[in-house]
Amino acid sequence: MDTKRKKVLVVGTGLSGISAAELLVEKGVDILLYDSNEKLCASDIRKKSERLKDVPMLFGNLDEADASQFSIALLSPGVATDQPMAKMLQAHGVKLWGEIELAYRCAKGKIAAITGTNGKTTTTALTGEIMKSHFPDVKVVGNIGIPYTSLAAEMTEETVTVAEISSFQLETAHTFCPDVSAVLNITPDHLNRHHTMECYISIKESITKNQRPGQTCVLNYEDDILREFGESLQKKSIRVIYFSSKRALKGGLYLENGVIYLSDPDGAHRQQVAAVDELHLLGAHNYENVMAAAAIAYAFGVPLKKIRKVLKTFQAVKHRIEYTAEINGVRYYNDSKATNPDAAIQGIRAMDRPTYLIGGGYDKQSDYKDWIDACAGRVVKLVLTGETKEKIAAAAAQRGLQGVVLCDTFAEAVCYCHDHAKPGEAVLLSPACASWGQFKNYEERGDVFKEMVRNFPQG
Ligand code: UMA
Repeated sequence: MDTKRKKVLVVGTGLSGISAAELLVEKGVDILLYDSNEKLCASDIRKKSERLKDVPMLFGNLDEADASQFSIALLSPGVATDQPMAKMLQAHGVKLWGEIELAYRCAKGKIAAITGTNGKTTTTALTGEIMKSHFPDVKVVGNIGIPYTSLAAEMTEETVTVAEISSFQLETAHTFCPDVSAVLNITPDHLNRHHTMECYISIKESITKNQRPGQTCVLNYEDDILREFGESLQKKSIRVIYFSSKRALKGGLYLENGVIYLSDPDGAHRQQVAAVDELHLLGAHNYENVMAAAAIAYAFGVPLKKIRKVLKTFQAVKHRIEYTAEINGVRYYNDSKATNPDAAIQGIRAMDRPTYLIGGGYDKQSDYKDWIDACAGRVVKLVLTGETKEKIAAAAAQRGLQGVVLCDTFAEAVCYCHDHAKPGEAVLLSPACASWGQFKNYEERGDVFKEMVRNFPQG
């Protein structure tokens, strides 16, 4: 990467921005670290990173007069490319890059990149574990919470990188070319950022935009958008491996009578990958994640025997339908990672007992209709908190869902469930909304839930 003699503006001082700034400093690049939050101060950032002690920083407003000194603005994922500041920079000829673009230009080795609306984190973590059973140096990075830039400098030609890539990150990835890509599913999410479903779909599909003939893309056959997209990739000689939870496929992975198979291209022979009752992951959506991870590893040449071995031991990732505790016969599950209605539907479907569901949070302008409908017959009470609580309650009333409870705080909602759920029932935190406004992130929300639950008295 040749960013020497170019001044780079790093926007955002969260995980992504700090890590990008550190990598650029290490490369000897002249940077300005900027954050639009005027309440931040340089000494706090320097406490987070010793390596940034000499880096100039700016908080609050970015003056248009300063824009022309930058050749690149490195935007954190949370910074939209169509907001006025980003547009102003572009108008001054400043290129907009993100974490993925910078890391990819500095990285070495082979890459598997996973996107999709739901299941990314589980699939990325599982793929990483399978790869680790076969390759000597595997790095798991990206939206999973480990910035790609934080490990890019350590990568060698032997490295296999497994990257979880969000739609936010894809907006600023230009030359990124994974050896194997995967798009797990596409359902409405982040529409306040991407505006239309068409834009969201095209951003997700752009993970393949630089892939070359012979490289691979793993797609969900049961997603109409992706099935069709796969056909367009095949016309460009990109190898497509489909997976399906509903039908037998030729040359793909599929679920049949509780067993996951991998079939030959002509469909004449199939090999058993795993039986679902051998897995520790719950729910049909997780079987899709398993098939996607197995397909990616298979495309990388990992022997089926090794794939099978990891599948049998892998546990659910934190905050994704994570079993928390059983208190007085009530089982508690933390699904804080369900930050959109579609992910939260998977949470409800995974429950095998009457459920108290805690929902609501930051308003991403989602449509809650399908999520509310999924509650019917399974959810005893829908306990709502956060900015969206009235909006969801109104939608529930419209769909005829009974048993909606509004709480002023998150803690009140958790206590309500504890006070009312009876032995044999479940309490599920699966909010269908982001945590912003109430918590720093979904991890903090899940941790608070787990701590409260574990402190409830037994007996
Ligand atoms: N900021 C600005 N200007 C803006 C917006 C934000 O200066 O216009 C500043 C904020 O004041 C703050 C910083 O940017 O100081 C926050 O940056 P960020 O929101 O990009 O958050 P990071 O801590 O850098 O974490 C990001 C991802 N966050 C988002 O996409 C919102 C993390 O994904 C990711 O793990 C991390 O980079 C490393 O790659 C989290 C996420 O919620 C898990 N992702 C979304 C999701 O999964 O649904 C996409």
